[in-house]
Amino acid sequence: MTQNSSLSLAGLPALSGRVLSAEWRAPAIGIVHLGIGNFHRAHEALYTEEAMLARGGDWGICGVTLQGDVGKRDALMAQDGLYSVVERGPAGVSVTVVRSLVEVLAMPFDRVRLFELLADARVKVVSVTVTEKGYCRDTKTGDADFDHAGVIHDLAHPDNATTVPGILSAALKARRDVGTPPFTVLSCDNLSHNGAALQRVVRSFAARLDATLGAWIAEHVAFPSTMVDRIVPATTDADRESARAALGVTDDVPVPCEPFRQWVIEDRFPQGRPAWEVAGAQLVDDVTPFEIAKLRMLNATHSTLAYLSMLAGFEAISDAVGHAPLRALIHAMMTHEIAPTLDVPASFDLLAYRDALLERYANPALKHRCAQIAMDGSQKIPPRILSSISARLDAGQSFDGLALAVAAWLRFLRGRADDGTSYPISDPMAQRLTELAANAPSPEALVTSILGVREVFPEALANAPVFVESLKVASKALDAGTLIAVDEYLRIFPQT
Ligand code: CS2
Repeated sequence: MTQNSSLSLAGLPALSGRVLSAEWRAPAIGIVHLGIGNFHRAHEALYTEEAMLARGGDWGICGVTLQGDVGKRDALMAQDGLYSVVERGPAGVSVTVVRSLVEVLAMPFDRVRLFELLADARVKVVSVTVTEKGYCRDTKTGDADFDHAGVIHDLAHPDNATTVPGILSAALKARRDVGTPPFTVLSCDNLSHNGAALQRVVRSFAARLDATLGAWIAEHVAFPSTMVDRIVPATTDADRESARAALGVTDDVPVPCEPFRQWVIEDRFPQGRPAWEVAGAQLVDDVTPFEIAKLRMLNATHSTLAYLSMLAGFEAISDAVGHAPLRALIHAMMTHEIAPTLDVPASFDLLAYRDALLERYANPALKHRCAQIAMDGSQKIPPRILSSISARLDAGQSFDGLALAVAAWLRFLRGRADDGTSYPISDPMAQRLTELAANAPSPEALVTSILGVREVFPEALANAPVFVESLKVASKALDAGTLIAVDEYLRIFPQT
């Protein structure tokens, strides 16, 4: 094998030390996964490989990019779907080649093949990681967003669907029409009640196409909820280099991640599922407490660190928590503001969870860029941060740290760090939000104008005087400099 050869099935026998087990029987496709990003490849694909190694089953995965990313499809297919997971922890790097991904498609180019698979009775699970914006959801009603350009397109051209609700409705209709049992739809995104949220979007979309289809989906299709967790940054050249050093061959598309992983799944799969529990997944009746705890503790503090860091100039999450006051701020927020809003089983130790998160963030080997987490704030702020604020407000409790986090997002929308450096804003609502930020004559004026954005701020919150005031105070505090404001806000919390 030369240094220039690439990962391939033919070269696998030489890599027996880099696969989970030398035993491997190529599986047929049983899962179609929409949104073949890094997260899926370091999470569900690995759990599925371990499940197949332990219990067999035809649960090979067909991964689909919905963004027309033929480069990604071709890079993975050139390696026969193989890629390596580069786990980076304080104890070092470990590289494992994953085999469960057997085919990769790029929409809209591979539409025929995708619908052929979606119609195949052997495909029993369609899982989804398309990020919040991929749901095309009207946050006010929970239904599909009928003003969304993609949704409008898909309703007019259901046979050429491009969106998640459009594709799933067309595929489920095709199965219903010929009497093939429906696949289970498994949402793996960071959304509260992700299964129910996706069901509502798909059902409402389908009902506009055909009322009987909406009713059939409601009655016959399972949409279990899940809580997924693993920190998976974007791939860099350093990851390609680690993979090459470990494998002796080139991997163009490795995935970096932390050692930690968790998957809590609502066990509702009428057509069956891989034995994910043998890989450590927790199969439960109700995912809600885990899902909400993760969104409000992990994702909320991630976003808080990301916006404050974009302003203050820290590049990665590990750099941010290396700054003692920022670490103290999110520690205090979790302890005093967020954990008290959570209703979890007695066995769930929230303070131990908090400490474990801080340790994961500090992982010096994982350069998780704040700019990546800062994307799509309009989609992330409501479930991560506003949900806790609403709970605190309803209980008559303070939420200063959380308000500072929202104010940091507003300031971030101006596109300039404290030192004047500019950065791009990536958000499906970027144009509207950055215009509001640019046109506001003062931080307080931005609070007033942005609270009118109903897609982000629900009416009850936008009209709550305590919330409005706390956002104005926090915005003004940030005007003095991000780290000065952080120090000032730290004084509000009891010393722990
Ligand atoms: C992050 C998440 O990018 C982000 O917004 O907060 O992707 C986070 O890393 C994962 O949810 C961890 O499981």
